[in-house]
Amino acid sequence: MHKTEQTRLVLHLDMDAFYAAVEQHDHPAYRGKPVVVGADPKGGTARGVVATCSYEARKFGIHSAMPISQAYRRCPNAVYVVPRFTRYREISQQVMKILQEYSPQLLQISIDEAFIEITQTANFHGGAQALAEKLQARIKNEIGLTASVGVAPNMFVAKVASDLQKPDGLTICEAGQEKIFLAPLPIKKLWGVGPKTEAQLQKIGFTTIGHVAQCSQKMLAEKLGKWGAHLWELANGIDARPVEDWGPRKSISQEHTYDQDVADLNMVEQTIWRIADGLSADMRRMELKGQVLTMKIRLEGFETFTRQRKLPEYMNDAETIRAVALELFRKFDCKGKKVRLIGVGMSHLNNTGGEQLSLFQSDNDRQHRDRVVNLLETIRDKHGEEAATRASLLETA
Ligand code: TTP
Ligand code: CA
Repeated sequence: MHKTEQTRLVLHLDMDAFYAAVEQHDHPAYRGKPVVVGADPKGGTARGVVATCSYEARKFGIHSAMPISQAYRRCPNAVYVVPRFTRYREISQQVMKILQEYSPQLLQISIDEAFIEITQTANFHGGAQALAEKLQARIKNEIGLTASVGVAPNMFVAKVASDLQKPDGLTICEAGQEKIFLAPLPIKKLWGVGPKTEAQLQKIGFTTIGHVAQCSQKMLAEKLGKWGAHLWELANGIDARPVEDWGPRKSISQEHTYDQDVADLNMVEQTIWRIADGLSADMRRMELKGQVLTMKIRLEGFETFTRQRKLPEYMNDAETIRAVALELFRKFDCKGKKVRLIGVGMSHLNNTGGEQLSLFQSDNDRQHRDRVVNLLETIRDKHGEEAATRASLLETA
């Protein structure tokens, strides 16, 4: 392994049997019993599915997304309750509040799951393990529920780790052990691999993450495209994504720095044409429109200026971007100085209805990002690599 400058520490926390655990907490009579949260089974005749169930109910083979009628057949004597989302959100907020005390860098990915970056904060708490134990103890004492925790040098491995010893588990993967840690696990544990990709990989004889890690990245990229190259990295325990809020993207821009400062303003105008086309293409691909256009210009000697123009409506077409950027450039007085960099950006963005971004753009409320990882996985698995590149979600400004 290459020596990294600083080994990161990422913690992933996932509440155990979350909705069912809240019900057992609020109703002591349900404790120790199979509890199924979901549609009312109506004596086994109802449609609808199981949201989740307690670990006692899981012994009967009941699980999330199973038809409630089937759950009822498996265990008619279970306690069946309909979800109380407001209550689950309330508890979720309490959990996130505790988590925040252990790091300012928090990324909540569903109602009961979040990452925190503890690279800088672990030492204040006597190291990663002590921090994780304290966190679990506080959730138990202050909220009355159990959580499973994983700690690893990156988000992907931390998420896999938190799942390994559920419920109430703590699993730590030390730096340098990522590959060994992941190798025996089934490929469906690779982030983003759903039944379709799993079947594709099984066809070429891959059943464990280790199989994926050992093949060549090039081969996987040829088979599955860019997505394959990314999977190979995950399988090898490589995941450089920072723990930061995947909030809505605030701006998008392109710029060009000249190898040598340019005096010819026509040449700068040509660059603006090219940038406008590229920016428009990016925005259309991401289904974004913007209402404020910014031109950025850096002159020789590194003086940098920006000029903005509000557009009459949300736009992303190349003609408008080009025309407005050129107008701002022509109005700008370079005072005879050469140009070192030119850029164009759009802000005040409005999502135009793209599948993945709309998950975040329309629902600013973090709680509505529930199940977003699973959704992304489903989208990706249904539509292939172009549909849901998690990477683009991380490109938020
Ligand atoms: P999960 O974390 O997937 O499951 P869980 O917390 O119930 O159990 P585990 O101990 O295995 O983590 O989901 C969190 C909550 O999200 C879950 O309590 C109910 C809800 N949910 C659904 O409503 N539908 C689903 O299909 C899934 C998977 C979860
Ligand atoms: Ca959970």
